[in-house]
Amino acid sequence: MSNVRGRRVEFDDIDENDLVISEPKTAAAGLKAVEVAFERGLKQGGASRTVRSMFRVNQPDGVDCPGCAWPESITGDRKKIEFCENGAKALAEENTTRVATPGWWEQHPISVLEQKTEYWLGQSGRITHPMIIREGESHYSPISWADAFETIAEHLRATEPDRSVFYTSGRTPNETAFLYQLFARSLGTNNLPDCSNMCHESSGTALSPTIGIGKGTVSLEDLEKAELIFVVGQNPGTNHPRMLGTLAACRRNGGKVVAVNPLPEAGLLRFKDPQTPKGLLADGERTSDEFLQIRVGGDQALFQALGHLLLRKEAETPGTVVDRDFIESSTDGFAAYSEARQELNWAETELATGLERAEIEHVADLLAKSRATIFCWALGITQQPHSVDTIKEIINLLLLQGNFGKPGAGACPVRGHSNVQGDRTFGIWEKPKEDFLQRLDAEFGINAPRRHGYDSTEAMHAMARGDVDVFMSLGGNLAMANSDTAAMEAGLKRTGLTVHISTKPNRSHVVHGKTSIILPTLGRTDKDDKHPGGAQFLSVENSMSVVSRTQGRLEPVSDHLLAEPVLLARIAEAVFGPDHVIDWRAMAEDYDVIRDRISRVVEGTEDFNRRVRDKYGFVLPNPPRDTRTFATAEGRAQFSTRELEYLLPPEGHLVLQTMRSHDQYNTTFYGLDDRYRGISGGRRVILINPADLGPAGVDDGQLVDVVSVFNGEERRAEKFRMVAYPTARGCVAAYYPEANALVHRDLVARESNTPGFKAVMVRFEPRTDDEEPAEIHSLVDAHG
Ligand SMILES: Nc1nc2c(c(=O)[nH]1)N[C@H]1C(S)=C(S)[C@@H](COP(=O)(O)OP(=O)(O)OC[C@H]3O[C@@H](n4cnc5c(=O)[nH]c(N)nc54)[C@H](O)[C@@H]3O)O[C@H]1N2
Ligand SMILES: Nc1nc2c(c(=O)[nH]1)N[C@H]1C(S)=C(S)[C@@H](COP(=O)(O)OP(=O)(O)OC[C@H]3O[C@@H](n4cnc5c(=O)[nH]c(N)nc54)[C@H](O)[C@@H]3O)O[C@H]1N2
Ligand SMILES: [Mo]
Repeated sequence: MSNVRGRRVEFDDIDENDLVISEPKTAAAGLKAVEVAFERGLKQGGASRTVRSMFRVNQPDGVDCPGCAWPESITGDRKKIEFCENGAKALAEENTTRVATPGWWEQHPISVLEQKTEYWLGQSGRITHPMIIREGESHYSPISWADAFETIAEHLRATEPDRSVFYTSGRTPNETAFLYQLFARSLGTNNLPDCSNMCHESSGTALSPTIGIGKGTVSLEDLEKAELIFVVGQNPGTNHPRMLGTLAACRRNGGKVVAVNPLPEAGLLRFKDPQTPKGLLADGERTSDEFLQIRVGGDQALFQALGHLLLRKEAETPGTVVDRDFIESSTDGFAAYSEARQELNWAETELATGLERAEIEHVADLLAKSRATIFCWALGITQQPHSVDTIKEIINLLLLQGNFGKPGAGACPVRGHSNVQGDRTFGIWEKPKEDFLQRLDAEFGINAPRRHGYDSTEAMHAMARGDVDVFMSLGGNLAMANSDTAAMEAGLKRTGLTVHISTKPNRSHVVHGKTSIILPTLGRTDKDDKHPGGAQFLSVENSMSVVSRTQGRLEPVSDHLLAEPVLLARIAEAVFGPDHVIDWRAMAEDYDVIRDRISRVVEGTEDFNRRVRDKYGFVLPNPPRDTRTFATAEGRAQFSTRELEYLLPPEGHLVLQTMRSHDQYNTTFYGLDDRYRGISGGRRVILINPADLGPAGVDDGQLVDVVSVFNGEERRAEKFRMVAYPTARGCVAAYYPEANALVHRDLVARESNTPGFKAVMVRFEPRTDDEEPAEIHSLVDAHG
């Protein structure tokens, strides 16, 4: 095939029994990280593509790393290399020259693909042609772009707008996200679930009513200036590696770092900066001063205890701890809060947190002394029934000491996907605000619907009920990402048409709707130059509200790929016809036209086209940070007073949290090793404290089935290996997405509806067919 520049590889089936367990590491990054980064790049894409893309990552005229949403400096100079091991792996995955051609799809019918792991599917490479499978067919076959668009249009025209669902994964750039929501709303639905629903939704839900903005309030520079940083429920060594450099910088400036986590994650202990020669050789620097090994779900109890202790100290020495002026001028609800924190039940606090009173008191002393504190958090506290309340307790602590709108202080939810925050800013939301819809209507002459749409959990329910005729997915892999895998897959299969705008094969293509279409698209590192005015760029927003350009330069692996904005505009043209009020083509030809129109709809993007071309882009307005103002309903920041809640497993059960390994990007696997945790060659493991083995009726290394319980219903996942590991007592851990089958779809965070991925009650049933025990270097002796 002359217009495909890639190679097909036969990816060997992987033996998941190669599991080897060794000591967990105590430091992250270092020389090994650089080595792994280059090795993966060379394996996937060859030397020239690897080097060309790596050095352009996160540079002013370069490509935004498709890994995480951690920011780069916008004040000082950028380093020559602004990427990390895992960013390099994300690039290698996308830059690969392996291809899944029509021949590949022909060779692999659905009955074969169904048996394959996600790892195998992803390693097959980039999809090169639009593909379709119709009811009764055994495999996908090629379809022309025009026929694909016409088929999608027929299905959309034949159904009610609210029987269609438009899912977005957070890698989608701003302009693309804007076009996509415009399309859904022109059609007449707000069914715009996104990966944020499964991720930081609890953060937005807690922040909006309390501080008037659903995002973080700090800049990168604030983190370096902070006197105290809490890192709660986050594994930065793996998921935000460049954050380790920032934490180390804060400590060098005299700041302190407190990590709160059930697992002693390598990156939370020590860090070897791979970007300095010293960092490569030495033992590395410490990243945290204190480590609180909390029980899963115990954070709200910890934060209530810290609030209680701060108020006690203030009562002893008035005017030294609490920022009375700020509370008086800018907040509501302090009296009720301090009343509720007057007394503390220490026995219950110790039970909920698994911490000793003295540990909590020591950290409270640090907090009381700090004049500039930042709380960073991620999924360790967003995916539990009481997540919203837990995050509101963080806000209470920040408000008590006036930690908004001053240098080195604030709230820092650390976002995941590289543009998940931008997608929301630019309109992907099932619950849009009225003022946004009014501006959208005025700009485009449409009547956007006002009814709220489905979030990701509700979308799964709707699909399972048979209430969805068309499901479109802009990136992502909902079959694997969502909870309750069996229900999710059954729902997808019930849907009339599933449309996947994707770069690589994944499970959602395999458990498809009655008809299913795959639209292969350019990735972020690919050159997007088939436009009348030449090459185009897109933009993204990072975790700290900075909007900047991203532009790929690599030759795409196939001439049949379309850029996402082009492909969306052509679907819209097929649905609405050539005389629609919206000139879709003009926007697809020249992305400046999209940005012009955005600048009249999305607040804070005035003069978008000029400002996005500034060297480092521009920063979106952030009232708490910029002016110490809070755009809540009351016009003031709000203290919250909520009942204490924590996770108490039923008799004979433990609490399971699901998390990422060092070798994956969400549902995409780079490999089967979790280097820092000492686990290699396999992923079906349960990490358990050695002292919990006996009571749970299992041995180290034993093969078990895992059974979860929720509301009297059980779920089962087979063949996991028990691994003794220094996790908090009573709390076990497994990898996502293997464990998603155990998460009942009604187990969600209240208010945000985020699946309870870190709150699953489980027990273990030893298997009798265990023939090949894993190579276990007993951690029972090391840590017992
Ligand atoms: N390389 C790589 N980078 C990524 C991703 C990836 O898959 N790979 N994913 C991206 C995405 S979309 C996201 S959202 C982020 C996710 O970034 P993280 O939030 O770091 O992701 P998880 O692996 O889910 O890790 C959760 C952490 O919380 C801890 N934890 C679990 N339960 C609790 C609890 O009850 N209390 C506390 N205090 N801690 C708890 C776990 O031990 C673990 O350290 O990373 C982004 N970056
Ligand atoms: N148990 C459990 N489940 C979880 C979580 C957890 O912690 N535990 N975390 C949740 C979180 S935080 C998130 S964000 C979700 C993630 O949910 P998703 O965002 O849906 O999943 P991803 O694995 O990131 O999506 C990967 C797919 O995106 C496609 N892709 C990659 N790059 C591009 C591109 O440039 N363009 C297009 N169009 N497609 C592309 C590829 O086909 C790839 O297969 O999972 C959630 N699920
Ligand atoms: Mo995420």
